[in-house]
Amino acid sequence: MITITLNETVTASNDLDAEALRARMREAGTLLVNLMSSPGSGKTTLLSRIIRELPELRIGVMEADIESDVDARRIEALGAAAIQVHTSGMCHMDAGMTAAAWEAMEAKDRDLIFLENVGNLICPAEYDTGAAKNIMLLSVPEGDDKPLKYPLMFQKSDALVITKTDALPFFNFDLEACAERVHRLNPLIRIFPVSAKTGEGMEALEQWITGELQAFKHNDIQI
Ligand SMILES: Nc1nc2c(ncn2[C@@H]2O[C@H](COP(=O)(O)OP(=O)(O)OP(=O)(O)O)[C@@H](O)[C@H]2O)c(=O)[nH]1
Ligand SMILES: [Mg+2]
Repeated sequence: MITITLNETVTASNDLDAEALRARMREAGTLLVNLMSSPGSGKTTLLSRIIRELPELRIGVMEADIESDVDARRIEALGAAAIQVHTSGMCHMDAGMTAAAWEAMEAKDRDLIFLENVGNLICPAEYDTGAAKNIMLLSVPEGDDKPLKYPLMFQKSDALVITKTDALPFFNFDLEACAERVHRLNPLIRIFPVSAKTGEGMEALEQWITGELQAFKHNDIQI
């Protein structure tokens, strides 16, 4: 398993780096999807389920963490290509780091690469990674008020996955109120309530992902 340590990229513009990486990924025919959320909201568990349930897709995962390689090992154990990125203490990935991680990946023939960003509800939303799509996770135990407190990530995401819905009976999480708050910030965002534990809601999310991949391959995705 490859582990690389990266530092913040020092260039004139992260936005220009992001555009350059998007162009390269387009040329490679690989859809890059950035996953953002707080620590522990279920990113690796969700990815594991997607990898198991979509075996026809060639999936790769970039695992960005401050320390350890436990997530990349979990992904590799499922047979998907994975690389572990250590961020030198930084709480987010930038476009230069994402490009370097992609360079270091052995498998370049992927249909889909997920970047599991560092678990953090604030910093990752401030940096365009060069991904074509951004998906945010919010887990039921975190509460339905998060769109009010941390609006930027909701505004930057194409889809929101509300995770751990099997825990709904134990928390005061109002799905409808949450969706209304999120749509006020971002009217176009797609919302998928799922439980990666029971599988509830996974099909709709996976259909959306494969639809986005088809659109990307046919060159008509808006990035
Ligand atoms: N009940 C329940 N627990 C879940 C679900 N998905 C994940 N978990 C649990 O939540 C915890 C964190 O899950 P991870 O997938 O490691 O979360 P993560 O977002 O990748 O965490 P970091 O990489 O540390 O940011 C684990 O104990 C999982 O078993 C779910 O759908 N339902
Ligand atoms: Mg993880």
